[in-house]
Amino acid sequence: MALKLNMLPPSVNNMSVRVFVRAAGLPHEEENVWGQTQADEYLSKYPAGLTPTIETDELPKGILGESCAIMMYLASREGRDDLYPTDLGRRAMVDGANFFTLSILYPLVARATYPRLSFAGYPGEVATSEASDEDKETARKAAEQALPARLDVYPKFYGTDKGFIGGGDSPTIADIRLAATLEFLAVADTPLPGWAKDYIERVESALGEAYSEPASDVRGYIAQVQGAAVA
Ligand SMILES: N[C@@H](CCC(=O)N[C@@H](CS)C(=O)NCC(=O)O)C(=O)O
Repeated sequence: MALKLNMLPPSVNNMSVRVFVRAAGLPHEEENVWGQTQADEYLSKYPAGLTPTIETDELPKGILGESCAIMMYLASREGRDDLYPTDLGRRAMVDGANFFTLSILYPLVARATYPRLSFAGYPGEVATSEASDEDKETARKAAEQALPARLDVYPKFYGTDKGFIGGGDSPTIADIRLAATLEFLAVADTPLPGWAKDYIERVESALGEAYSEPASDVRGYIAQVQGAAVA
């Protein structure tokens, strides 16, 4: 079976892997699974009901989820040291950044932006509760206000004000994951810090169409919801 990528175009979790497969030059077939992730057929393959997933016979269960795990698997399989360094020190920085992005930054980005993107939030959060619209906005703002301190970790510790995560001269999977995540901050009230704007441009210019093409789906969706909000 050729590599199949199940994805949702407006999602930055999905954008990460869509950028990666293009940057790595991997032949693949993309399927837009909008409306299918909670259906029995998808859940029987991947009970998490989430995207992105890749399908290939080489995997123990024929399918793998989680954007970073997918990029780690494919980059390792392809021997792409440039995208996922084998040097342990460099790899440690890439892994550290990715785990920080997924577990610390992304939940805040989601709470700050999902209400404006019309994305479903997570159970137990104020945005998905019976709280008033005012309380929901207070919670959204609290998440947004916590972002600058978390974002500051990247230039201070991962060197994103000057170069790429992992210290090489080209983007790694951690840069792909972070730059994609930052795309959603276009709907936040707080402007992106200067380093982050330059950083997205640096990653995009290094990866070219591999970045721009999947990014255009996310940016197009953002433009659409922003247009609807002012209309
Ligand atoms: N940590 C996961 C997050 C995956 C995730 O939350 N995917 C969402 C899209 S952003 C999804 O597929 N939700 C199911 C749906 O919307 O039907 C990753 O990085 O891949």
